[in-house]
Amino acid sequence: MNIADLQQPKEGDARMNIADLQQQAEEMVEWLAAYGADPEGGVTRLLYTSSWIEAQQAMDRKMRAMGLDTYYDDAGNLFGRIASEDPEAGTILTGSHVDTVKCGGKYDGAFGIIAGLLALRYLKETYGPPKRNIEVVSLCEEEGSRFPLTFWGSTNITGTAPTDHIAQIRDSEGIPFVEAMNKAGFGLGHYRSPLRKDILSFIELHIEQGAILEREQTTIGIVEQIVGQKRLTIECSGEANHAGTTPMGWRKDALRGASQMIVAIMEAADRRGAPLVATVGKIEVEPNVSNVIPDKAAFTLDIRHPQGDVLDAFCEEAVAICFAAAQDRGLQVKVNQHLDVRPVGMDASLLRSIETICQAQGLPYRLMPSGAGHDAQIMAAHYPTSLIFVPSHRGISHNPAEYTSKEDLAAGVQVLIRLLYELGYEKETIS
Ligand code: HGY
Ligand code: MN
Ligand code: MN
Repeated sequence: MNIADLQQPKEGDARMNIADLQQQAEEMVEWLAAYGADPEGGVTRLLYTSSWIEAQQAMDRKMRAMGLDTYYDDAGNLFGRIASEDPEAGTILTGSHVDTVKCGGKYDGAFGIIAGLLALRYLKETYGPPKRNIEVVSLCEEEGSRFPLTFWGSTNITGTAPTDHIAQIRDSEGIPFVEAMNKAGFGLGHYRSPLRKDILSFIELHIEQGAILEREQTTIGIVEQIVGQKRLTIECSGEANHAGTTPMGWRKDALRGASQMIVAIMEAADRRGAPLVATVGKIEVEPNVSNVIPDKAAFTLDIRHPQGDVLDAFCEEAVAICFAAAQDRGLQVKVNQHLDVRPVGMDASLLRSIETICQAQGLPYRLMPSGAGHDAQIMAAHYPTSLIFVPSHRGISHNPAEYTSKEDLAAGVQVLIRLLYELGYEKETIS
């Protein structure tokens, strides 16, 4: 594979066959999507499950076949590496998460790993050993789709993982987090400590998961800021009773109380208006049978906003709504907040480098915020970090219909190759 006018081709630059790159990117997306393919045509690859283990093992083989040295850390992050000849050199890290939501798409997270793999193979084949180590990481978990915990991969790397929280958490089948982790072979000290002190910068390539780029016929999104995000679980407890013999005024109906809370929270979000978003994505009812008044109703609440103070104020308002409704319905209520990620800006100097690369490569681009959470927002608090988007067709994501064209995939890889070249081979020092 050789590279074509990425930007001021250097002597020794071969010519990249763009059609090859497009085909390889598309084929690798399909290859990875087979791990966790579900009957609805989506992908379900949840942390430490068999499809997750098979995907990481396949990715390990693929990384080695593509010429990288590979290793795991003890959380289950998998790294592919091109080593510098300088033993003191730091590391430029790229990549994204290998886990998915339930019945998700083929590109969310996966594309960032695949792009990194294609970029590192090209760089090693064309330029040999870099000045600084360059690695691509298949991060073990970001979505929070199996356990009430998110960013498990990137928070382990930055040393901010909620390790005190994991002893209590279980998935919806009651499997404890630590048991699942140990069964998958991790958390046992068999691999290196996840904490990294050698990372110089983190670059994440990701699908936009929104419709702006496609609507504006723009190929590259350069993210300036990622919204802050809070995730809570609200548990209502009432009294199970007979659906036929219990008058309405005598009930302690947990589901009616939860419903009242949810409607009131959504109306409060409407009043607050954009760009605040609030989502109740999951609700569990017990005993969940048609002729018993529910005594338990637990729902999740995901709140996002680009300003930390507004995010905090709305969260307080939502919690107050829950306690008021519980009192009104004679219920007990427990509110657990298990995620609080602050809004964060991306690195200005990396942002400028990416702009210059897009201009040189003649790629239409725009600066933009990210309404989705990403590992980049965890990394950004510790290293110079950038997040680069490629378009999502019709803005659809977290859905089997998620799609990005091979042309747009390849354009993202080209930008990544050039940026990693500058960071890993060219610049004497980087911020
Ligand atoms: O939920 C999110 O924003 C991301 O897709 N995990
Ligand atoms: Mn996602
Ligand atoms: Mn993602």
